[in-house]
Amino acid sequence: MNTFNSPPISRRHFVLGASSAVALTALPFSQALSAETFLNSKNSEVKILSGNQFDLQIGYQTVNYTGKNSIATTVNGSLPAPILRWKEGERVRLRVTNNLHEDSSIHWHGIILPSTMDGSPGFDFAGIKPGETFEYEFDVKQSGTYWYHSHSGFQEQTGLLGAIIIDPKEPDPISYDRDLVILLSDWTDTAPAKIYSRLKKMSHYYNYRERTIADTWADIKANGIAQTWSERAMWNRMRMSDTDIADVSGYTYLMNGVSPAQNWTGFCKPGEKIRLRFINGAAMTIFDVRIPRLKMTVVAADGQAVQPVIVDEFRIGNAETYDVIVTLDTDKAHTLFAQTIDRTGFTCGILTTNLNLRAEIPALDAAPVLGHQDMGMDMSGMDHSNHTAPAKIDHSLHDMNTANKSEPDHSHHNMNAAEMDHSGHDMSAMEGMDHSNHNMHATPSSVMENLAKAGFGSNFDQGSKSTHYATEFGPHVDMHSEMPRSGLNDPGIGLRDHQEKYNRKVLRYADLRSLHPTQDKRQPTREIELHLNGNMHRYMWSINGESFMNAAPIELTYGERIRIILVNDTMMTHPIHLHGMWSELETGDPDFIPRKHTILVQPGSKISYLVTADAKGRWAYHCHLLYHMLGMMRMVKVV
Ligand SMILES: [Cu+2]
Repeated sequence: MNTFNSPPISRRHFVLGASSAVALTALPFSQALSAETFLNSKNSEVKILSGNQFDLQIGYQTVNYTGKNSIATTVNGSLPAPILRWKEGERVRLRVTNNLHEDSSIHWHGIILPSTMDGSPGFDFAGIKPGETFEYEFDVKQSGTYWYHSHSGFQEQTGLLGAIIIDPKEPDPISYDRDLVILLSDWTDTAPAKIYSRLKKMSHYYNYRERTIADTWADIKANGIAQTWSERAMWNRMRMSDTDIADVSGYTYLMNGVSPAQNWTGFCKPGEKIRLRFINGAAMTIFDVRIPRLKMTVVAADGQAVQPVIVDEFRIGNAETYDVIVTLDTDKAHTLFAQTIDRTGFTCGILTTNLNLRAEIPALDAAPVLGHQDMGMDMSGMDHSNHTAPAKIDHSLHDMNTANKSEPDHSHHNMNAAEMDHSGHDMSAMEGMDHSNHNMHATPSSVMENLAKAGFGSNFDQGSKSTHYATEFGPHVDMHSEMPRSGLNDPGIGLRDHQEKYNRKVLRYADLRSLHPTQDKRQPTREIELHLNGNMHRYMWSINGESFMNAAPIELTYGERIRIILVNDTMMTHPIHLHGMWSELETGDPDFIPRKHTILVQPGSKISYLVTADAKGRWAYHCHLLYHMLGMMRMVKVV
């Protein structure tokens, strides 16, 4: 246990340069803010801009998080960017000026808007050239907690991210006395392009937890030599490391733009209902959040109200948001603790009724180790004393013949030469997507009739064998999940034993039910199954074995309701984000399907959600781990 005893230091102390003197067009704080709220805002030092006209200046800013000056990309000189507070039902105008030497953009994450206003260069938006101003203008049709970030290059990694709060038009279904944004991010002094090239050269570069001889001896002691040997041999054969949980670590993790040493402080009064708006704005880090000795009531996911769930801990993937309600019943201080998925670091802050109180920072939990279930293997039928797993993963077995023999329904998976040819971007890739329902043996029409009911989806279709696309075989893909588990009930790697071990209730996707009834009650008329693929060693990422530049767009017909099934054929947890339309996660209640914009897909698992194609245009659909994005991306075209 370690406690930071240093007094809270203003963030401005660490953000150098002319930031405080930058001529901001910032709107004044709303008159509604009380002196205390102001105190709190001052403490966090993240400006709140509200109203419906905004002037945002993207520029460079010197920052110092590590003892060394470094250049960040910021909005109005602030890291994180100012909090934007909008009102549902209003039309907002945001003038964004790019003062960088390269193209920039701002994407309004999770906001339902016209595709030309989405801010994703390469889709229905051209980006903002250096020196130019782009004026975004759209109607705000939703409420809740969202965020914004650059969708150009690696600018999100260098600080271009901020929170959006949208106050509802109708009385808020979530009652609270005070709200605080908790924006998590990952900072590095290393230039992102350098990180990326290191990853490409040697994907284990950042794996500080590479297992050692000592670990192996510990394993032998615990599991006996036969099992240990076979586990090691299997991992070696896969040229992977079972501690490869996050591919970049060693960041300085920030909470509202301040490091753990600077200790972000949120002030509240005893008895108040505090709404904490957690946002994961990190480029590459998935966090596990808890507030020791304090229960959290989850009331919204990705901005949308959910039926309250009381938890002790939750995992927040990149780009996800969770709103939780907490109450400090007496004079107290609590640590807001966010540890990384691979337990190599954390960020933290303090929530307190008294600025003189300190709270203890907990130790990191044990580092998780990947197991067979994370490779989508069938655990139930497996004889653990005799590891046959390597045979299943052996790359040599993944030739077409094997695939054909083991998959009786592979016939309508058109495996001809044309489909293998990446240069001819015809519709063959699209045809390949239609083979999605594994249990169907017959014609496409019966596939339609036999689709799982809306709200349940393939998440309850346990133990079915996975069929793989022809394009998923080759040196660019090093693993295939043969028996993907449902990603709904599993709290995730490193959290599975927390109930037992620490008596902590961990949020699972299965716990999420929308507070409001499902709006589109139609059944899906077709399914699109997408496989998340990779070769960890070569740091190649793809969807259905095809990277963005080689893949045909996914075409949706305006107005149709479809199901997307994601199968994770890698050892990493991928947060998948669809722009422009909701991803309605099928958690088991057709009447209260929760709407999300980013879905975490756990290793070796599958998960399904419904999409109503109610927004015309060309939309980005991708993994939100920044360095996976170019490979793991598709264009979704709604026509
Ligand atoms: Cu990814």
